[in-house]
Amino acid sequence: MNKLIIVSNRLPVKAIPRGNSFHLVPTEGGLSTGLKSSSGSDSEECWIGWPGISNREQPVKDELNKQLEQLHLHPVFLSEKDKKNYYEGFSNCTIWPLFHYFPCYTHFDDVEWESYQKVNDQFCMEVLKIAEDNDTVWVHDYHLMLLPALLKKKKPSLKVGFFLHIPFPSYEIFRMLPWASQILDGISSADLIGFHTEAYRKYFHECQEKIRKSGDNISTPRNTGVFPMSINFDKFNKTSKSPEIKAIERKYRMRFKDQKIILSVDRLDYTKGILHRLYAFERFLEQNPKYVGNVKLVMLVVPSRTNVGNYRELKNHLEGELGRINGRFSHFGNIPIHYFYRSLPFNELVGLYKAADIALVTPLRDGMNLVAKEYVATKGKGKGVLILSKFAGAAYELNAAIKVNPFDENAMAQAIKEAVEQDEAEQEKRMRAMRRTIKINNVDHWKFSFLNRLNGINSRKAPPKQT
Ligand code: ADQ
Repeated sequence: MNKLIIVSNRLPVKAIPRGNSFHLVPTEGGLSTGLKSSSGSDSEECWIGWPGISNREQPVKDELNKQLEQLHLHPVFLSEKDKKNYYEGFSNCTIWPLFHYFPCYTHFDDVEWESYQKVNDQFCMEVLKIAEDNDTVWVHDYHLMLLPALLKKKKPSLKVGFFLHIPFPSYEIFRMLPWASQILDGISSADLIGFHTEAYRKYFHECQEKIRKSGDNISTPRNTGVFPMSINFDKFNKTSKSPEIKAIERKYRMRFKDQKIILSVDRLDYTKGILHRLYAFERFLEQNPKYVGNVKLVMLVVPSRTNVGNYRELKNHLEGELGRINGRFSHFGNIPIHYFYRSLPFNELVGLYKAADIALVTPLRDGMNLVAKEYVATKGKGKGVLILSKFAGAAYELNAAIKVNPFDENAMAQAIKEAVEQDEAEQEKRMRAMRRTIKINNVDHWKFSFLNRLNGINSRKAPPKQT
């Protein structure tokens, strides 16, 4: 039987050294939480990626290999230098900010680009160690955009799919990348390229066309498609009805008795618009003094990319502003913003989603955003209000949300007021519509539609090159 080999920068678990062995903990982030909660496919499945630790001596690697093997996971070890240049550098300080429309945070560095190429080669070698003719390889995300071409060159019989979890930017942004053609060429060799939204797919084709017209020799993409990623609806929906979750919900309800809870959940990232959200909440309190003390913002922020300078700066800035706003609106024993800088266990997170009257999901730019979908799925048949940024991929599907422009502070404050005052019948009607969408378009649907389409493609033909 043919195998399905999933390849992503991170494995779905990270290895924390403990004595002579390792403690394996789940990796945070949308790709990992989403994909690992999907059901298996008909093929035998395994996953290749970085376990979060740098190169170690052979006996240590062997021990980790043994533990991971039982879970069908294959580690790729990065050197400290590549971790810095490929991961923190090119992936997170070049591609990530640029593709999210933050050219001011983007830097372009030859050494990091070299490391990116080298690590993509390294991943290619790891895949080839286990891939057999006609296996399917599903490559994920912006860290590995050269990998499809490398794999097709070395083993054309492989069926190679590529899915981009972040936005594909418009040409005016993409063309800033000095290695734009190489990146396009790397992705384009895949048999199928998937995006969250039609807009990203359109921008990809537009970049292809314009860069080719400028004289660069790049492969023609064979098949592209729109596959909005989703969540395991049943898992969230069922868990939210369990006695344990109901107890957690009650705990929060008691803690915030007679108060409205607005929930915000993200990785600490400048693309998520956390500061803009904070200022909008401040504006809301300023404009609606009657709600001071009655409406609480619970802000969960999960640590992310702590080695990257502007993430550390954002944390300091955020915490300073949080303190200022709390200082401005607090009364004894009653503060407006409750802030947690940590990852929460799954049940606690679901309990909080369940208790929250409003979810405030307002990224400045986001490929999809799974938090918005998780909130809706958790609500069951109950009420709740989702405020969602127009710049999240999820906004294309979740039409019944209150949609906002996160750059417009007044409109955001107004949206919070509207959410606080929305009547129950309206809440239920909107939640029902969004629930229906997510129930059908769940993570299994996403996975199977991508893989079915990929499996229907004859992979042997080499993609034509055009000038
Ligand atoms: P992310 O940028 O990581 O993913 P997102 O889709 O919102 O963003 O997923 C975050 C995940 O982390 C969610 O599953 C959420 O439950 C979890 N999480 C966040 N804060 C947490 C906390 N404090 N404790 C526990 N869990 C927490 C990238 C893209 C997204 C795209 C996904 C999937 O940037 O746009 O939706 O991939 O394609």
